[in-house]
Parts: sequence; C-alpha cells; structure tokens
Amino acid sequence: MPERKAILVYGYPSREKGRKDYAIEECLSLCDAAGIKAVQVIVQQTDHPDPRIFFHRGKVEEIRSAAQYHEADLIIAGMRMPWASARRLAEEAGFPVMDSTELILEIFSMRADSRPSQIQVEIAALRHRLSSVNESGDSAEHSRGGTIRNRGAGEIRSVQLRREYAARIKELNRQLAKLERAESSAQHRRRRSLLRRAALVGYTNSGKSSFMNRVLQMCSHPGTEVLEEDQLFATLDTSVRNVRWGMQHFLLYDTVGFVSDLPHELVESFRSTLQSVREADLLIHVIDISDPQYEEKTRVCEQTLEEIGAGGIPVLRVYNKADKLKEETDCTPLVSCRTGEGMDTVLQMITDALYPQETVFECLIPYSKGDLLHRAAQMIHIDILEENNEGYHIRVKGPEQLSGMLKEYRIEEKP
Ligand SMILES: Nc1nc2c(ncn2[C@@H]2O[C@H](COP(=O)(O)OP(=O)(O)OP(=O)(O)O)[C@@H](O)[C@H]2O)c(=O)[nH]1
Ligand SMILES: [Mg+2]
Repeated sequence: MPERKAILVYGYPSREKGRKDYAIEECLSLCDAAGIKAVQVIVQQTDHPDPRIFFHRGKVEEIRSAAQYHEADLIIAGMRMPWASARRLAEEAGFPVMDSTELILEIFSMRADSRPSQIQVEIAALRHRLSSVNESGDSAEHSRGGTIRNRGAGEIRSVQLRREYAARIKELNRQLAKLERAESSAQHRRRRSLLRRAALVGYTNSGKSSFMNRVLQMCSHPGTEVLEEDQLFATLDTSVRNVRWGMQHFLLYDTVGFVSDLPHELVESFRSTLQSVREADLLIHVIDISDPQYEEKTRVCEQTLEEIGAGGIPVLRVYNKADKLKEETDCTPLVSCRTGEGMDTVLQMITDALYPQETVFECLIPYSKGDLLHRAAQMIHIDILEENNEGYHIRVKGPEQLSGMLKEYRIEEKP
C-alpha cells in the first residue's frame, strides 16, 4: 500500500499540557505503524472546545489549508473526539477524518493474521461504529439543518445501521466462540497440569517477544521462537511456551502490547487473548528503559492491567534494552534481550516468584508406576539415583503442591 499523507491535529485542555508532547509522539508512532506519513502537526490548547466541531473556526481554516497545501489524503485527530464533531470537521475541511481509535483499529486489522484475531478486530471496529451511531443519533443531520422529513430519514438509517452492526457482531461472536471451544480444551489441559504460569506484559515494542525468544534460546528450545519486530503491535495472538529452567518448569505467555488510551472496544474484544494475563500467577512487566517516556508508559500499562482485571497479580518489573542505555540507572533488574545480559538473574527471580517453597525428598517408584514417574517428570525436577530390584530410586525437587503426587513413595534419606 503506498504511504498516505496526513495532517495530525491535536486538541487538549490546559490541564493536560504536560502530556501533550508525549501524546503527539505516540500518535506519530501509530501513524508510522499504519503506513501514514504525518506531514504537519496542528495543535490547539483550549478549555472550551467548540461544541460543534471541537476546533475553533480559525484552526479549522488552518487545518483545511494545510491539508490542501500538502495534498493530504486524510486528517488524523490524535485525541478522542465526539464522532459527530469528527464528521463535521471532515465536512468543513473537505478531507476524511480518522480518530485515534480508528487508527489503532486499522493497525490491528493490518496485523491480524489468525482467524480469531481477525474476528476480534472486526468486532472491535463494529462496536466502535455502533457507539458512534448511538452517540450521534441523527444529530449530524440536525446540524446540517435538514428538514423534518429528512431528519426522519436519518433516524431510520441509524436504526437500520444499529441493527446491521448488532447482527454482524452476534454472528462474529458465534464464530469466535466456536474457535475458542477448540482452543479451550488445549487450555484446559494446561490448567490441569498445575504448572505455574507467567505472562509477559508491557507497552508495545518494549521487547516482550524478544524476552520470550531469549528465554527459549537459554533453555535450548530451538525452533519455537515467536515473531519479534520493530513495529507497534507486532504480536496480536497470545503464544505459550513450556520453559524448563534448571530444576524448574513453567509456562510462559507472550501477549499483545498496551498503548495509552487503548480503545475499550479493543480491550473488550481481546478478552480471550488477555485471559492468559488474568489467569497468570506472575506478570513480567517488560519496560524499555531506553525510551525517554518509560515512566509514563509503565504507569499506563499498570493502569491497563487494573482495567482488565489483573490488578491483584504480582508483577515483576524488568528493565529491558540495557544495551541502548547511555546513562547510569538505579532501575533493577536490568536486562538486554539482545545481548542476554542480566537474563540469568531474571529467570532465577521468575522461578523463585513462581515456586516460592520447594521441597526436596527421595522416593522409590516401583517399575509398574513408570507412568506416574513420566507424568511427574513433565512438571518437576527428578534425578534418577539408581535403578534397583524394587524400582527407580529418585530425588525429587519441586514445589510442594506438585511433588505431592509422589509423596506416598517417599523414603527416608540416608544421612
Ligand atoms: N537494542 C535492543 N533492542 C531490543 C531489545 N529487546 C528487543 N529489542 C528490539 O525491540 C523491537 C521490539 O521487540 P519485540 O520483542 O517485538 O517487542 P514486543 O514488546 O513483543 O512488541 P509488540 O508485540 O509489538 O507489543 C525489536 O526490533 C527488537 O529487536 C534489547 O534488549 N536491546
Ligand atoms: Mg510481541
């Protein structure tokens, strides 16, 4: 797709002055991710936006002439803007207007390559359109001074649209539920395995997938890497991998990245993707320490975690991209997924957090219970000390909850 040109417009109240630069920066990255070049940025600080169109008359004129001068394809509103106002701005400026939610949805739809994520993105887009229709009703028709008759036509059209969107959402949800049923039996098996679960969370592009890949490499699981890329929202689908580190064993989930003002339609639609986050025993919050905005982004992520119902889960903050850091920092643990620096320490911290209390004991497992031994070995660390007449003499190391399955074969250890 050829790169499109846009005028980025951003209106904000004076109390949000401190966030302005950061918010604009983020919008520029989003434009970049969507293959859109922002050729000019126009801002307006106001505590009293024009109720009809948001921007004041003079600004609208400035936006219109900038768009004409640059031969822009569209105008992007970097802040949340009532749908009816966006439509009026489009009419008055003579260029299509896209808001930040639509921009994120567009990136998601470009990246969605599995059927469930395509369905989820479509549902999110329909919900967004539905809320726009609900919000606007026929007020846009009203503002154009339509007659009573064509105002009625607008109303009928809104009702029709609402019905169409709702029916399509219902159908998509049905398809999604069918796909999820197939997936959930696999999840069920994982849940039953009693293995602890850690989920990687964090801002988009912070290095979650790189973290997963580095861990897989360290634990010599070749050929199981996930996609990592220098772009926003590279990961849309959750991946899960089995990790065996030293004597420990756990499941590691890679998830979709967060961004400030993640549209709630998307959070809602990605509920199954984010389920692995809600059900994790530990969240590994990957932070890009080389990003000057990392503190703000850390706050956004932890707030989003609250919003999706994962607020009570222990979080281990990990500061990534240490290799790019130019100054000293007090933040720990520092890692670099690129060079591997600090990763041993973090893996140890993860396993300590996941399996706080370990037990070590010896067992004698009869040969007839080979199955049990095989199952236990999938989850906990087992050393075979000896194979004698009675069976396998083993040493077990693992969390109490898991090693309990071998307790009845426990033997007194020799001093
Ligand atoms: N220099 C450096 N680059 C890194 C490091 N870790 C990750 N990156 C780069 O950062 C970019 C994003 O990495 P990903 O692992 O795809 O990030 P993510 O958090 O999974 O991103 P999303 O899936 O988009 O949310 C890639 O270009 C990585 O190569 C690091 O420690 N140092
Ligand atoms: Mg990723």
